[in-house]
Amino acid sequence: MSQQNADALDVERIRGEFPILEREFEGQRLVYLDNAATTQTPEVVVEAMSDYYRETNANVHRGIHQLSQEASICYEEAHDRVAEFVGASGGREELIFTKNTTESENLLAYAWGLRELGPGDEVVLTEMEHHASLVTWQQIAERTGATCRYIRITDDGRLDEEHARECITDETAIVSVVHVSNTLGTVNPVADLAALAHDHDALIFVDGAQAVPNRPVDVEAIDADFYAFSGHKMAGPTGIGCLYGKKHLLEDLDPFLYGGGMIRKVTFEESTWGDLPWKFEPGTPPIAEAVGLHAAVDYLEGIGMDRIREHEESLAAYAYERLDAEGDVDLYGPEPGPDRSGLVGFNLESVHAHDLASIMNDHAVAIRAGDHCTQPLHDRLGVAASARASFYIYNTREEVDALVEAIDSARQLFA
Ligand code: C6P
Repeated sequence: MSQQNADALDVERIRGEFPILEREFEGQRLVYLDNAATTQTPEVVVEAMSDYYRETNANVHRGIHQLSQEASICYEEAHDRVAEFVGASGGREELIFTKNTTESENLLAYAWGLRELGPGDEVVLTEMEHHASLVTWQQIAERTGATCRYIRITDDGRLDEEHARECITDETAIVSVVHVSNTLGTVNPVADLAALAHDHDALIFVDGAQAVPNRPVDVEAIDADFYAFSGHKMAGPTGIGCLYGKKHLLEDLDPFLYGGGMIRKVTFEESTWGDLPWKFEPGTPPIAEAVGLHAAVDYLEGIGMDRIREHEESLAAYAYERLDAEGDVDLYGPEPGPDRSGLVGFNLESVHAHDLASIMNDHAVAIRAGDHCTQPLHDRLGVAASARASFYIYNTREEVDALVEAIDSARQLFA
């Protein structure tokens, strides 16, 4: 066996851990290629959450009773484990649980942006940002008088590095950049951008929604000031996301939402805030979801993040190659290589992306079609919509073949 095969994932075994993959639609086995939207959930995660509900369920940080104490420990340990997973040495104090990446971005933009930004300040984004960043910073800029600037992309879907150096200046207050584009698959040089931002005394926020699920991420090696991601894209449950922040920066921030569980002392006149991360987590938090995310992180690390990345990249490269060979498929993003992740965005020239996805659905192939919450990027690409196949640990080359066959059927139908 070659070294590469020895290191390859045991996809058959992994598939067995995801019962949903057994589903059939009109006799056809599900081919799930919409993982950039939401990944499927392995049994160990489902079990961890059911066990929690069966045996431990209670509110956290409120009760003296045994169950509440146990639930609190589960919840706190989940923070530490997820922090460790992304290389945050400050543990729970640097890792806030939110609802999803979108809420993490809003937390930062409201808590930091509203206070710190003003006329003359610039927020530097890129043309490939997801609406979660782009719309949020636009709104905060509008309220504060700050300006948004966008680093251009090149025609092959990479960031224009020269333009990045022009955009990031002493006027820059924060750089907000997506680690891996959900539309192009581009892996951005976030550590270089962080260094550039810091050279100009600016902060950097990284949207890691499409990076943490499928590659090793070390927020300290990147030197990100803030970094966000979602549980449901990394074999975990919906309803939980994360915002990493350097401890001294989080300490300095005021809360974004107010209520119970996040205070130290409240009088009729004023309130003071609790410790990190609780001052950013008011109300009853996603406790069972935190338990699920903890299990998901254990599960992914058990497989190995390097191997996950290799598996996905090799499937995406195979899909790219097969789609390219079709002759009438427009592909977006860089050619397969180290700066391309495990998804492929494309359009079949003769068929609208929505029609294509609908025909795929008739073949039980689940892909995504639309603007993927990157409308300005689609404007830049000159298309209203695109189709996207995105891969995860349980996908196979045979499923890529099924994708291509379904595309052939669509072409025939519309001929
Ligand atoms: N992208 C997709 O591409 P939430 O929905 O909050 O968990 O994640 C938002 C988000 C932020 N940044 C990037 C780069 C993303 O890809 C996403 C979610 C999904 O299919 C839904 S648009």
